[in-house]
Amino acid sequence: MADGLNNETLLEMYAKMALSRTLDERIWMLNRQGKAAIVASSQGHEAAQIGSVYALRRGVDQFYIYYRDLAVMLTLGMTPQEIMLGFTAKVGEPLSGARQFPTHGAYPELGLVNLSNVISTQLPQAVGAALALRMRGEDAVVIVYFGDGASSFGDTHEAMNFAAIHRLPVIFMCENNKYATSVPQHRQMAVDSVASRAEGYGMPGVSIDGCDVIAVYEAVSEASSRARDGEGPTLIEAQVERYLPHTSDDDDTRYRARAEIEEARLRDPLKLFGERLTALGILDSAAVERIHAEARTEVNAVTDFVEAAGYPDTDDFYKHVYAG
Ligand SMILES: Cc1ncc(C[n+]2csc(CCOP(=O)(O)OP(=O)(O)O)c2C)c(N)n1
Ligand SMILES: [Mg+2]
Repeated sequence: MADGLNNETLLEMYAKMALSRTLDERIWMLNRQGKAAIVASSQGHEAAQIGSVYALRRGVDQFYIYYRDLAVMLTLGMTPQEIMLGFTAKVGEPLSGARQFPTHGAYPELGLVNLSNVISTQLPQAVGAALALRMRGEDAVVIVYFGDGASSFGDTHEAMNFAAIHRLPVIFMCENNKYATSVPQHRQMAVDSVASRAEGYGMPGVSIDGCDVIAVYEAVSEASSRARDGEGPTLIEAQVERYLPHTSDDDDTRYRARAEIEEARLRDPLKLFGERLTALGILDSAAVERIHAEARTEVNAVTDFVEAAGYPDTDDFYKHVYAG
């Protein structure tokens, strides 16, 4: 097993994955009940998100996420309650006071940087932050998450080119779920892999199984070492799965065969990690049951709390918007 991951940490990662899945499923349900306005589910992306955070230094490194990164937020230390308050736009939401899209906003203590829903805008920002770290002589690394669709946008090209020229300490983490909303990968790019583009910028590009949390941990650890040793950026393409429609507002039955999703479910990162830990004797069926029961209990309690919570006071609507 990968360096730096003892049995206790592996179990913690599995529990985090189970909690993330349970929370995400519940938020989707709340949407179906009319209680959460819009959801972009992270189901199928958890290994890429959790494995990458474990490979970095929480409280030191900087995280430029996008809208589908619930498990990154959770692993960085946001609580399920804080996250669910965002999806239901209730008072106490820490990112934007519940005034933004869910998951949008900053959490500086956790190294989480404010994000825009406009795809790929976070890449040049992350590269700028990496340049600032370099200029200040700081040792932190920046990781920026984005989708396969975002990889075809102009901002992505400029960010990668600049980062490679200046050998900046940044990790480009593409969560390739093979769809940009309804557009399949072969209609987004004429190459087989996002990682192959790295060569054109002069940096290493690796395509990995993004459903394998250990493979992700190893790839991000290596990219982080390169970044800290002054060797510059790395492009990682994590091949993940998207189990649900693009968002809760999308109907994927119009463009995706059910059989394709069933096949994708065979690569469920939670299932694969559970099987691997069981084979290694780190997990058994009793522990699996206990971990999932704990996740359900926590998410049930959070649901009760959030459903009883009020909406923010309209009087401070403009707080943090206008000075004075
Ligand atoms: C500049 C811009 N154009 C279009 C959109 C609308 N839009 C939102 S998500 C999305 C698809 C993004 O797909 P991908 O980058 O693969 O991420 P995924 O949702 O699959 O994780 C699009 C086109 C947007 N938000 N910003
Ligand atoms: Mg995609």
